[in-house]
Amino acid sequence: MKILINPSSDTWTKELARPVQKTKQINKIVKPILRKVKRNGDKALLKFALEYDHVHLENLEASELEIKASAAAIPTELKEAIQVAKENIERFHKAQISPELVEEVMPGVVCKRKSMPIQRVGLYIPGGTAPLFSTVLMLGVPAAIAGCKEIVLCTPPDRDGKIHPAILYTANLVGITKIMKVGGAQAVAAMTFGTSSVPKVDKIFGPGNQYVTAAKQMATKYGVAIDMPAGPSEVLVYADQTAIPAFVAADLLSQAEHGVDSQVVLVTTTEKIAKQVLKEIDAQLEDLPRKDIAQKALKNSRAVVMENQEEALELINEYAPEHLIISVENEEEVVDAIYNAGSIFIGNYTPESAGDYASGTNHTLPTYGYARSYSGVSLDSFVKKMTYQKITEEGIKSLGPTIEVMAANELLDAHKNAVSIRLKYLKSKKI
Ligand code: HSO
Ligand code: ZN
Repeated sequence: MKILINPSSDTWTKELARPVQKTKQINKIVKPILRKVKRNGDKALLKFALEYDHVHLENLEASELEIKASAAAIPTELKEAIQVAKENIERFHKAQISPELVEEVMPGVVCKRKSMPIQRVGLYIPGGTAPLFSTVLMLGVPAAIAGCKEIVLCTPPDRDGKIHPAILYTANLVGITKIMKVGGAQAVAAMTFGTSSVPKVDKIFGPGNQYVTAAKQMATKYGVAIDMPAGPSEVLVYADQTAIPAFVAADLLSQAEHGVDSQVVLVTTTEKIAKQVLKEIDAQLEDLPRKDIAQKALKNSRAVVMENQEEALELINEYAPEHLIISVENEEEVVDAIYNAGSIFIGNYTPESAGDYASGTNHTLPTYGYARSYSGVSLDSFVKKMTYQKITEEGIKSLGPTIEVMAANELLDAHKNAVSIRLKYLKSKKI
């Protein structure tokens, strides 16, 4: 992990650049996948399972039997942990339910806004080196609270044609209606176009590799919404002399182990802390089973020593980290000064892992600087807000002339007429 001492602001973007994604090459591979799934449906999915997952599948959907077996296959200790996490996530996401809003803006003109669940949602859970059953909770729980009618989950099967039992167990626990053994870009394609066994959805959620991300981006061209442009996980820790170097190192490593293209950043105003953290990282790295991955991610990572807090905060806001851990004495002041971050973890006893798994906030968050303009996944991501209005005779009489004037000045006479015709009618009826 490289140390930067007091980099000037014009070098920040370059010095803290996220690892680049080879979008052009990826798109070239993903486009035909979408086309084949669109054309050949399940047949294409089975072929891709053979090609990419090296398995000959009889059925794309997980069976009742497999779901039942998953409960027996995972230890009680894990089931209990999943239950605690589920309850916290449920609690925090239920609290996000926004009540119906009704406002009589002027006498006889009532406007209303109400949340409506997105009817069909698709959740993608990656396979690969870590079975992310926690993501099943993060997406499945709010989808269920929102009241989405159909919740489809796609995840790649292993070489035996099986889904990881913890993913299967959690999916069933949160009420997912269809659990499909489909991975990669082809899963996104299937949920975009629909096949005979994978339902077409209105919005696709979830992390994935660059192929999945590219496919999600393409899905938007076919009228399917996506949660956000996702990228590799990242964390930025802002630490001062009150931080505990071993904790900071552990937090940085926790995200470095996600993938070789992850990026972790330490920002501090004391060089001594930076050196202590780096030393700790080296020590802790030795014992990590995913040492190789973390080590590669650390190559993309930086420890930045800034001259003062003001500059440090400016850099953090410009970087807009997915996760921000604040381990400083004046934490409240610092928290208040942050306007670009996906999710903030405050104090020495708030590791990012808490939010990744079990505290209740969502772990699907904007990476790659998108925290400047995107929110993380929440209950809102699974609903859309519909508006309503009801105007009475009295209401149209008082609001009508305003609409008429505006419509006339936009040279839209038919709009004006839709009001005038009613006002005339009321007049003729002496109402
Ligand atoms: N840090 C990841 C989520 C995750 N971590 C899942 C562990 N499991 C993205 O926020
Ligand atoms: Zn994580």
